[in-house]
Amino acid sequence: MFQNSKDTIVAIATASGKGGVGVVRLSGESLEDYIQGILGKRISPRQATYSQFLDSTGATIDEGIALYFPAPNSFTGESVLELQGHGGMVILDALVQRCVELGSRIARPGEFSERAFINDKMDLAQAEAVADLIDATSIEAARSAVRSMQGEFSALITHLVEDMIQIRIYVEAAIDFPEEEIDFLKDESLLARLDKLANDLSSVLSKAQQGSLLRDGLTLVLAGKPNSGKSSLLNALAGNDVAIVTPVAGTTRDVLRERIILEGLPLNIIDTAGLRDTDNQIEQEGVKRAWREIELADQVLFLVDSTEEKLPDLKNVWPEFFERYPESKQRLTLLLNKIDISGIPAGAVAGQQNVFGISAKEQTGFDGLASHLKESAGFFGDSGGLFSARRRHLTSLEKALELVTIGVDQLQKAGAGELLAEDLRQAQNELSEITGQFTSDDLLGRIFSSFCIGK
Ligand SMILES: Nc1nc2c(ncn2[C@@H]2O[C@H](COP(=O)(O)OP(=O)(O)OP(=O)(O)O)[C@@H](O)[C@H]2O)c(=O)[nH]1
Ligand SMILES: [Mg+2]
Repeated sequence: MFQNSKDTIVAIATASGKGGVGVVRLSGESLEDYIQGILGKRISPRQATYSQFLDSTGATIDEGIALYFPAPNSFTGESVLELQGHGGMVILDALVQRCVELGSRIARPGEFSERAFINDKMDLAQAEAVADLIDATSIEAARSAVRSMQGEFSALITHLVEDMIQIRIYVEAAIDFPEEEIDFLKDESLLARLDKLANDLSSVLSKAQQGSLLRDGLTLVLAGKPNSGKSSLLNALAGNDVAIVTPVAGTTRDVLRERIILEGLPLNIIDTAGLRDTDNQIEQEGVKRAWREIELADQVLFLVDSTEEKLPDLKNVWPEFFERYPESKQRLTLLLNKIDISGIPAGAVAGQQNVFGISAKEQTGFDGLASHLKESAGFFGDSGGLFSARRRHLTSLEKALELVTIGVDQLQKAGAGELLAEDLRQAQNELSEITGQFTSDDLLGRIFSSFCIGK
């Protein structure tokens, strides 16, 4: 798909529906014929020109502002024409049809951004940030997307790649000219450089993790036995009576989802059916779905009724979780609910890790919980310097860090310079996938097709 990009594309760039203004955008190598055909006159580049928009018979479809950006000074790097008319779907469709008549084709989703990428107007991480900016659900997420769009994230990646290249040149030269007898093992400066590289990688990874949390939010599942107070907690956190709360055990069966922002951290909170063995078919399905959500959760809050269970030992309280996810202890927080009755102090329970006393009903004990969640998610709320990042960026950074770590290990243990060189080469490829320098057409296609039409 990336070869066939010489033709002229057209799309409605504004959201579908009625609006004061609607924009149709064209991008292609040369747009002179379109300008003549639709406006019936030549217009000056980069100047707002008031004009009629004409159909093939010369009748007026609409009138508005035309803007012409000749290549290469445009969003896509090609010539771009923007027609800003009235925001009604019939008029905008008619304008698009007129452009098709004149030889353009309807753009695929994300195709304008794809062309901007192909023409080096921005790299892949920047193009993704444009989409993330449009999709942002909080002002913090929007700010971090702007930072990525302006290239802050890409600059960090490029810097890491440059460091890697320098180290590779050194290592590969030493392999190619063994007579120079550089002893890798004794080379403190090489180890120091590798150490710094690994540190820099983990610091970028940690920032990217926060950026990705800002974009996607932390998925937090409320789990526990029936009547432990899960739905009450959901309502308290959402500040809204989202879920039905009753003293009847087994009230919730469906999975309920709410998105909230907790001290800057977006949370996707999921309330689930109380976990128990039951003959009731509806509840059985609810329990099955609850486990599915637990499986997918970033963090699980397990609620117990502290008037009934006093032992804050996670393994005793919820053995099924540890049977299913033996390695997942850090995903789990135990909440001793209903402390208004049991009298357990609010907040972190002394001498215990990941155990908090709360009252969903009275909304006490939440402060410590909020900081605990942010801490376990690695979120420091420093949205001032954050940039947006996606899961695929994190995966690449994680792999690159792992490769560097393995390479260093092989160098130290076996003096294996060749293996280090190969690990560094692969690590560099991983990072280059983030900015799109080394990314398969298939992946590019998938990324751009997830963008909206007209972007
Ligand atoms: N005193 C007190 N009662 C609570 C508290 N939290 C919940 N309850 C009560 O406990 C009962 C069950 O609460 P729910 O929030 O429906 O519990 P649940 O875990 O969602 O229950 P299921 O949906 O049946 O699994 C209700 O009567 C709540 O009012 C609390 O902190 N203190
Ligand atoms: Mg419930």
